[in-house]
Amino acid sequence: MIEERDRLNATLTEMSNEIIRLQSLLKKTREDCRNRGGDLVVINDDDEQNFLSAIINKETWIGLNDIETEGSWKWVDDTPLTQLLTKYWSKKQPDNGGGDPLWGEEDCAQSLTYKVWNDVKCSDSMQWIYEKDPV
Ligand SMILES: [Ca+2]
Ligand SMILES: [Ca+2]
Repeated sequence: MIEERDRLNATLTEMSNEIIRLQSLLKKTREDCRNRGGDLVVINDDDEQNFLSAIINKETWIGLNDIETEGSWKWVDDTPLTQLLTKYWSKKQPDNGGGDPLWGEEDCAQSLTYKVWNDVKCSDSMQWIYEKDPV
């Protein structure tokens, strides 16, 4: 029982470290965006997704993640993903890596070229898109 407890504790520590690592990675990207006066893109409605799809030509980070609570997707401005927009998930996504250790936990969202999203590892590298309010 003690062994089991120690094992679970170790797993918990490992997971906490992973969360801290991912959060700092996300923070870094966001700081980069903020330094340019914006933040990772928050998609509020169909129009915005349409606009985005029209300008991207490869996999792109969007400001959506489930780092804090697995399966509970939130935008970088802390608003939850609305039901209306969940249709943008690609078929069978988000799958959190499908339980395959090769893919690890997938807690960040990317938009693929044609209006579909996929969850991927936050540590993957790809272009990202940020938005800023018009001045
Ligand atoms: Ca996830
Ligand atoms: Ca996925």
